[in-house]
Amino acid sequence: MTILRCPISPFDDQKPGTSGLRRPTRVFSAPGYLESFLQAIFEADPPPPGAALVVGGDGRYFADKAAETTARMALANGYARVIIGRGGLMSTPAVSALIRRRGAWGGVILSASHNAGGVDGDFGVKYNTASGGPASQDLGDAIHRRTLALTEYRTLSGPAVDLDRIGEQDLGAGTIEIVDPTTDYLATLEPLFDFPAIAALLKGGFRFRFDAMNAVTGPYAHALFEDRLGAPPGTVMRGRPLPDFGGEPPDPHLDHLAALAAEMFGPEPVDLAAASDGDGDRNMILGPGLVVSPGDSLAVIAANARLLPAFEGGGSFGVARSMPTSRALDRVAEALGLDFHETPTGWKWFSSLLDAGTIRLCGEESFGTGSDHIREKDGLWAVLCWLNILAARGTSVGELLGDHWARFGRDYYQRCDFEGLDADVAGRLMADLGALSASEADALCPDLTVGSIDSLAYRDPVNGASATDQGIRLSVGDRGRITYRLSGTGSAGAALRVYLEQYAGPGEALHHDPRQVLAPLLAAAQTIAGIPARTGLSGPTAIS
Ligand code: G16
Repeated sequence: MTILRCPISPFDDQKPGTSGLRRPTRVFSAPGYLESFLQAIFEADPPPPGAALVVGGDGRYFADKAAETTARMALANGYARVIIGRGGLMSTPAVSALIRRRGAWGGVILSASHNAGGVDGDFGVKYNTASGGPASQDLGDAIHRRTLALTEYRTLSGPAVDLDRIGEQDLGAGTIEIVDPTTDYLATLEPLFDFPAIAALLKGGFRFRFDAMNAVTGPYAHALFEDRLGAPPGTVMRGRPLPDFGGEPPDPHLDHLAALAAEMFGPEPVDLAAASDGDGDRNMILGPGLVVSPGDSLAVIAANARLLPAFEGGGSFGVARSMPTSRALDRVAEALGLDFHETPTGWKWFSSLLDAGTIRLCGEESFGTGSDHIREKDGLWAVLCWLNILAARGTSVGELLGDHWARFGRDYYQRCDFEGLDADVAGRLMADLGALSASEADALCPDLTVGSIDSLAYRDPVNGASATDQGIRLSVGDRGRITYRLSGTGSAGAALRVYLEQYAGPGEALHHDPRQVLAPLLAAAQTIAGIPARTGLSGPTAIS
């Protein structure tokens, strides 16, 4: 085994987005591109002697080759051990759990999350640090600076790594350990929940489906729901990870869940259905004839957390949501006296609050929910929360949601995406919005009153890290809110996200169609930002 020093020219497009770097697969697999980003990670966060690195991935096209590249480069850059999920597969929450359980220095996750996979799809790399959480903004900036200056990367020569053989392989400079990716993760989850109660529910006629979208959660869901909790075979749909996810983006959105949606909105829906994304950190919860909005899911979990063994007893706990996420959590926090925090978008902002014990539960509008058991959002954890709460309360999804709204009120919510935009056009749109006063915005939409407009700036109360320009929010009409923000997870161009919210209190109309309730806000949002004229789009390209 020899350490090789391979010359490269610096790349000028490796600035991480909301969570790591995402680019078209053809870009990422071009000579030196992946290697440049990895070398920058290893130089920006150098491992101490004896350190271990966890490598996971969602099984997308190029992930197996990238896992071997990552392992060789890690050993050549000072790591003593690289722990890889069998076949290169390990979900993002499982990587976070394993970093923490094994005291690893960091983790590399080879995934572009919910983005389409395949040779014509996207690839991505996320880096998590010793806490198990995503790299901080500062570390991301340091990695970016390194990519601009690199002239070589380091790797290790030697025979091929067998990603399918559980056990250790000695590569001279260090050890590669292939592990079953489900073992430690399931051991992390089990003490948090009442498994006997969930098993009794699943064996007692309650009907449940989980759509793994041919992505990484398939093996986990088979092991958890069918093997461990006794749900009947067939509970897990699309449970085999495929390099192209079967040709659809592994994005838990109704557009990509045709079979599940047909079942849940058909004449014989099951009692609960759920789906997760490519790397297993997002979740979608469905009941008969309904999708639970991510903000409601977070609020329902917070309101019922005491029913979960992880939260029963003990003192009060803190909660957090990202800025564009619906304010349903705020209502629960206020009513139950929970400490509440609002952060910028991106799980990295929750991590320091979780580390400090400031919060124990948090979530985002982008179908992410999680707790202090790890430092990532966790799709299967969220599904177990719902199963546990339903088992403990002996109620249905619809009743649980209806009772929740009757007590706390309802935050009607929708995210409208305007995708495929030119990055300069999108940047100018946001800059112009940022310069708008409330009275100017108000004058643009005569049908609704704009009360205030501001741009979220944030200072982390624990470590002082700061962020500006995290989105522009307007208070509109009677208890309505519009928020604009550019996506940070695309691989090219820009996507404008417009988040719409309208609150109805207990005793008011709680069971309307969100599309109707929010239609005036959508019209106002498009007018205020001049979206049709600037982008040529007469309406959103996706709504969730
Ligand atoms: C990532 C982050 C999330 C964040 C989301 C936002 O999710 O981990 O914390 O909410 O991006 O995406 P966007 O910037 O496109 O709105 P993931 O699941 O894609 O890694």
